[in-house]
Amino acid sequence: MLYLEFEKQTFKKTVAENIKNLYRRTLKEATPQQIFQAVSYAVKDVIIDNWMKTQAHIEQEDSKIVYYLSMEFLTGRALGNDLIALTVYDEVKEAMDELGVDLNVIEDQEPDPALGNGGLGRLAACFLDSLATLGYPAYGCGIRYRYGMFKQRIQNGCQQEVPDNWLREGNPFELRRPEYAKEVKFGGYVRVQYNEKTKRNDFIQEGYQSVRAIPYDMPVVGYNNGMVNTLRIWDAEAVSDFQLDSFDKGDYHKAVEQENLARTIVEVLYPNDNHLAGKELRLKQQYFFISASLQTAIEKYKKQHSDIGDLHKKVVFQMNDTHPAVAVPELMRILIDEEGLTWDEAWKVTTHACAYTNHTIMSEALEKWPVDLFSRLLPRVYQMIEEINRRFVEHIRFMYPGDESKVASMAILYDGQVRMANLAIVGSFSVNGVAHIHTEILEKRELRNFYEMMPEKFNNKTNGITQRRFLMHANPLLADWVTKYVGEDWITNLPVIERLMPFADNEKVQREFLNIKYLNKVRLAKYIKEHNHIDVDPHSIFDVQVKRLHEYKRQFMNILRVMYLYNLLKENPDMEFYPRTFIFGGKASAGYERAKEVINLINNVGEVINNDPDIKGRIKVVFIEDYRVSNAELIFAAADISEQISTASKEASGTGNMKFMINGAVTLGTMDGANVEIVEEAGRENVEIFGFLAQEIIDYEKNGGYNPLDYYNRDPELKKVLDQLINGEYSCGDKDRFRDIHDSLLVQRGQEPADMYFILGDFKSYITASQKMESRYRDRRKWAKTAIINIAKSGKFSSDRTIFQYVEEIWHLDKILL
Ligand code: NTF
Repeated sequence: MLYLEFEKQTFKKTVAENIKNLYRRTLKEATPQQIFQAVSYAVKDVIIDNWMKTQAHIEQEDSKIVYYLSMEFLTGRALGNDLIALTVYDEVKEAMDELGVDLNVIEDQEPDPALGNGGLGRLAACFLDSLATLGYPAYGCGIRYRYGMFKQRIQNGCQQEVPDNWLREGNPFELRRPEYAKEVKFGGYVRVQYNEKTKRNDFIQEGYQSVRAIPYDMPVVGYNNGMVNTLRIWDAEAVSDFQLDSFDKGDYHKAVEQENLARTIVEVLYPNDNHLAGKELRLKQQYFFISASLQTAIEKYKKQHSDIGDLHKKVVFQMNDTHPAVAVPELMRILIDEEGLTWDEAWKVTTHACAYTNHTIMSEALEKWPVDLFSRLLPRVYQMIEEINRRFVEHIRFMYPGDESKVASMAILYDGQVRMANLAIVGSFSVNGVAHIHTEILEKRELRNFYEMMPEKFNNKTNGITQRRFLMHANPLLADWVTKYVGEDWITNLPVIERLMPFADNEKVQREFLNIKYLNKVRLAKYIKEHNHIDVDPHSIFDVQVKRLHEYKRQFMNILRVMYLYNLLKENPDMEFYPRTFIFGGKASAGYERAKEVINLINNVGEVINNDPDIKGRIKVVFIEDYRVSNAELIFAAADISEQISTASKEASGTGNMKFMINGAVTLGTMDGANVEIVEEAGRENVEIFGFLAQEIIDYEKNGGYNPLDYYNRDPELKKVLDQLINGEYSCGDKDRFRDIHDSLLVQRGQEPADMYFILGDFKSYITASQKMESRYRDRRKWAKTAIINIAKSGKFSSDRTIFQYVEEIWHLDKILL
């Protein structure tokens, strides 16, 4: 089946026409950015027919649709990915060559849309890719932030945040859809009025401010199947053309406030990963995109159906963490106030339509809103929550008479706060974690009471990644090599990559693998030379940790290890030491001081080590500025060692670990998150595992039995490294520069214990594991075998598998056949 008409000559003509019409220029005169725009519009032309066909088909078949509700979609660049999905990448590359244009240069012109922080946002993007490729009807619903994740600049070793104006040149892939605009209301009060006709009370919100939500649609192209789903992100505008209700007519002051609200609400993405800032504007963002998304979903449903009581048969709302949990009371509000359902009818629909994914057990990430703030901002929605809570607490007391501790832990409203996780659980028919160990911790500990009360809701969906972006696009050399040995099927059926297994021991195949890895290391070395002005040796071991900066992810432990190895090498200049390049990358939330100090430390350690002639370049330390999806693709392809060293129990899943694995890097990690399942798949002998187990950490935390000073006093090398943090060695003599992070390891601070993330306790075994990696690497053939086995066993970690499980076990969607 041919899913699209692509003709190279026509495409070339369209590009030239676009340049003429958009810029009044010829191809020769056009800038690379102008060519990027012209090419992208030409690609959109190619996509648009399939987009329309897909949507028509979904309506015709009256298919059930999943709405993936997420504050974040970290899509990364669209152009290259769409060309791959359309299977015209090579032809377009040829066409461009014939026009004397380098497609890579053009791809690099595209701003990397960064509408997300880290794993949670990137997961949402991988899910959309898999949904379209597997042929399931889906909408991603999110926010069109004017400014995405900030750009990171490193100045004097420190992180500087620069606004990310990703829309400056316009976004050729989006389509503005003003015909689907919706009004979203904030504040005011609720007036109750008896309705003679319905014999019920009406609840009318008055004195509110409102904004107009305008959707922008972006195509999500399935791989080689003609399917195009939609990512719908909402922009906000002032309501000028909505009617102010009579009460407000002529209220000039309010009109100005509404303008401000519209401007600020979608202004910027909150740059926190695994951390709640608790700002009122954030709650406004949440309600804004949820209300608009639910309104369109219901409107779409009503176009084809008359019984709103059956909504859940055609619609499912998946909540990506608790950020969209206001969907539960908002759906209740719409069903009761606007659609006239009774409470019980509305509750049935809501609890059959909503499902919730938990992505963290970090307590500082748990969303809670003060009741006064919440009820002031969303008075009618708050009333819904009150009633949901009242009925639920009644149910708790019925099930556990006399046990008020159950109420204390499970109530939605408690201690003057709205607890969003509790709201999400109560309002959903499914609650899932994102890796086996994480789901188990939820069931046995964090959400134990809920699990005991409603075990049928709980399930696991181990995360995955799309091999189309993270192997095919990121690593074309390795992708072609895989295809040579296993055929093309892996592109849409990753488990067949296991057909590589018989080749793992084959010397020729191993050599090819090592050579591809080498070429990718050369590619990254070139990037590092250009961006960091550091020479790194592609023959050295590329040992990589790239991810958001967070204490629980322990980049600090990693750089302490580098300091340790450097001391060792200084003291034993003639020791055997395989040259190593330690590569770091990741952003710290703008207000996260300790994380920023760690970035500073990494850069300063690099400055000292990289310029020390004594060690003859055998250690290099590189901090890659502005880690994001586009440079991540270069980094995964070039990695030898994948650092996955979070404190056991803290990383819900991790997905970077999977991106490294599929690119033939070997994991050095703790038994945490999806690492556990990587070990299961690859085999214990093909990864390097160290450190406390989750249960040990949990026991320490329960009993307060951990004393980091034990380790500090017992281990002179560790002591030396820690002392170097405050003797000015890495801070031009400034003994206070790193005092705070130093003290965080050794000194208790109020409620916060010393070394909360068990860095000292895990240090020794980390060093040992790290040395084992080095000796493994020396045996090149054995190393190649291990890496190839990792690739061969990566089949489970495709987001296609994850999505298939969501579809089968939660969403119950039917595949579209175009
Ligand atoms: C993150 N959670 C987790 O920290 C990662 O381990 C996981 O891989 C991703 O979610 C995706 O599931 C969050 O970002 C949040 F918001 F929950 F804190």
